[in-house]
Amino acid sequence: MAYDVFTKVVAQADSRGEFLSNEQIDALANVVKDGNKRLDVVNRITSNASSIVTNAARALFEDQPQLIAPGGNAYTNRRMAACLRDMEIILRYVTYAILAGDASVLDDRCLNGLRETYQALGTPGSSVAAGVQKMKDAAVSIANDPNGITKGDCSQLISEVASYFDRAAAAVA
Ligand code: PEB
Repeated sequence: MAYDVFTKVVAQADSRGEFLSNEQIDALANVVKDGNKRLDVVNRITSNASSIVTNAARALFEDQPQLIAPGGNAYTNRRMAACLRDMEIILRYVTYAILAGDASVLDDRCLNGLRETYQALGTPGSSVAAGVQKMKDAAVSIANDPNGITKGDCSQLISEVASYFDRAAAAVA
């Protein structure tokens, strides 16, 4: 139950009774070095969360109009609200994972059992996954926006960001 990349590496080393390896120290040094980039990405996604959710949901319902047709899983205001709320919850846990540099908070508090929850509700997990992919595309493009920041290489961080969305989508698809 490690909640950030530092705790995780410590727990791994301790379970073997070993000092941190050079590779582990180098990897953590990189996390520290890129810390401001990471915080910028979290800040950008967090401050755009509501438009990321709304636009992704709108695009999902355009692709899958049966969801909002009578009898659909997002038909009625109650289900629509539940759907937008679910997407927001998933995005929120993704931002925690980005901050921590580790997926365990996302796994333990959001994704664990989510597939079964959707099965029990009769909510199509593959549609939730499609919505998550749309949030990923929006979040990545917001995170990568070159306006107003010092240019630098963010490719590794962006692929890490993308991986948390992929993880969430795979957990329910
Ligand atoms: C998961 N979602 C729903 C419920 C739960 C979750 C537990 C049942 C209780 C309720 O309605 O509130 N809750 C949610 C979550 C966490 C949590 C992620 C993590 C910590 O605690 N409907 C669609 C789309 C999709 C959708 C495909 C993308 O057509 C979602 C949005 N989730 C949806 C809907 C319901 C729901 C509940 C429609 C209501 C289902 C129903 O009552 O018929």
